[in-house]
Amino acid sequence: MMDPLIITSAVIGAELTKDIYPNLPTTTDELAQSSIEAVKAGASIIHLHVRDKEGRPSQDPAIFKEITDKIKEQCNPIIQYSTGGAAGTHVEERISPLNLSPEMATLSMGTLNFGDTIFENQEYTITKISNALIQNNVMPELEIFDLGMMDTVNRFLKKELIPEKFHMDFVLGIPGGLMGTHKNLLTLVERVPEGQSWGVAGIGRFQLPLTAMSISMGGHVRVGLEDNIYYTKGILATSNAQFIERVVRIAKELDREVANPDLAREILKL
Ligand code: KMH
Ligand code: ZN
Repeated sequence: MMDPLIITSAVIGAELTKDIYPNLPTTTDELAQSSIEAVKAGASIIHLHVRDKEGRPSQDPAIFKEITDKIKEQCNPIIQYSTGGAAGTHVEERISPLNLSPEMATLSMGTLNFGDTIFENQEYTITKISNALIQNNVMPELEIFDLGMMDTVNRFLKKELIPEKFHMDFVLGIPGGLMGTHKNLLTLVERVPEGQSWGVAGIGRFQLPLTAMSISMGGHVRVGLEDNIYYTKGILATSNAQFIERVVRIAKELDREVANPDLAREILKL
């Protein structure tokens, strides 16, 4: 039997600007509010990036803490800090919020062209972030952007450089990474190490078809403005919650239960 569905809300990311999406939540209040709405709609994980007062991407632990506290005043999702930050962020900055010991954080498993930029994750960087996760007792979500990154996961596992238990997220459709086709997702899923959970984050137009595929295959799902701003072709989404509500409806139609945060913790063995 399939585990209940864990839905992650990728609230904002590091790349999106108000020029492209005018209602982008950027202040601590707005990011907390958008996260709370996503949780009320059915998300059990918040994938969190934060912005400074000017709206620029930041890895400042104080901002992560402020938003975490505001969310926790009203609901209790798993909060997953981004260690990816924005392309070009120094690794020391990327790991700095891990001192707050969030329940989860990301660990990107390789370098790729990321649109016009390079998202650099040398072996040194992966090891450094993984060590910080282990030291702070944080469960990683391995971000897989391309097929070869699965081989890197296996190499790191063999050398015991990443924690034994993790969650895998296939982020498909980044220009520079693996496309979000059904066949690509299937190939990745076939290679998930025994005992590990997985989900998919389809970028842009890949979000909806991969969501439906993952729900019917027993995987989990990430949606949100970080990955896609269009609810349907040419029509901007009104909020993060709107994406979550659609995932919940699809899950119901496919007879898949949706996990609340505590059930998600059990499924992930947090
Ligand atoms: N902003 C991307 C360059 C993560 O959150 O860990 C990297 C990213 C991955 O978003
Ligand atoms: Zn991210």
